[in-house]
Amino acid sequence: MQETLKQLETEAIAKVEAASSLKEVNDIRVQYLGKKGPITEVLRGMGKLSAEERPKMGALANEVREQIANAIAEKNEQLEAEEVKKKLASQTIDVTLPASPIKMGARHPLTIVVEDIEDLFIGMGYTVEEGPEVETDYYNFEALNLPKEHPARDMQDSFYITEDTLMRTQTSPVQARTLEKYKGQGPVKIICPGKVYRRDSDDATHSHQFMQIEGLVVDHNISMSDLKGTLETVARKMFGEDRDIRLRPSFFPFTEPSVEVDVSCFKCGGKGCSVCKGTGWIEILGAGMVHPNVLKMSGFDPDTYQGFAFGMGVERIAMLKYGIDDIRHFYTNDMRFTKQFKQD
Ligand code: 2NL
Repeated sequence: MQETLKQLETEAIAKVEAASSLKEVNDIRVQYLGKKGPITEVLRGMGKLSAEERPKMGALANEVREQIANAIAEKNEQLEAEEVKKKLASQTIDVTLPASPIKMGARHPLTIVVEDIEDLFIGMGYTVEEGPEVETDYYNFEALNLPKEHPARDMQDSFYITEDTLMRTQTSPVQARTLEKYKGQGPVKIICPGKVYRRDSDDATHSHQFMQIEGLVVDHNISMSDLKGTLETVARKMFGEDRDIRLRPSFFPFTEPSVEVDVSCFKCGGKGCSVCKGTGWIEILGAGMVHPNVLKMSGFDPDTYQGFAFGMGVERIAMLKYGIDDIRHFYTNDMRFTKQFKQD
């Protein structure tokens, strides 16, 4: 019996050592140490032994079991370590590989134009003002010298919400609100970019919703030459350092005198081409000296304060600058269009 046990020990340990997988080791464990295994059998047969031999054999059987169990534990540890090593080797990360590129969006062309103009004016000491898109009749019309019977107030031309509120048709109401806040004390130097709304049928050059930037300066001793110098700076920033501007008489209810402003053609330099329709000039904005009634209504004394104001359509500027032929491109979000304005 003693010999059988010793033999079992040698045999089992040799098998454990030769095993090459955790499963194999487990099979050996079941085979030798399991309930139906030879060692259990030896222990079961101990009843037949003499009282003298019983404890000796018991101790030996336990020792053999322990030796095999130790060998199994050791082998398991070794195999597990090998497995971890293999896993680590197969899952190494090559930190020198190039990173996958991050997809960047692009600024919308209208945002580019607005931000460029904002930067220019902030550099000249202006502040950027914003206000509500749903306006009262008072700020959208009345405070801008458009009295009740004025044709621009026609229901046909504006989106009315109630009899007294509407979607703003210009950003001028923001300027009227800001003037009020200054309580008759200049200087005021602001620009107001934002969305405006008109009841138009959409086509290549009209949109019922578009963007405007208006500017306003109110101070002592402000004249037309301040207006012209400022607009020349804008025109050169947007269309190139070699540009000139010219003023043509016009009419707006909120300015007197009023002018339409042209920039010399950036394509042909003024000789005449298809972009300027042979005239050498391109109309870019409307402007004028703030009407005394507007100053008065917002709390400024027109005898001591003067102001100039201007307004431009952002889509028109962007269409000219980037050669865009249909205003609807700005609002249909075709990525083939928007992607073209990516900057690095
Ligand atoms: C255009 C013309 C213009 C103004 C806007 C203005 C605002 C105040 C007082 C006086 Cl609070 N004027 N704004 C003045 C002249 C022209 O816009 O063609 N816009 C697209």
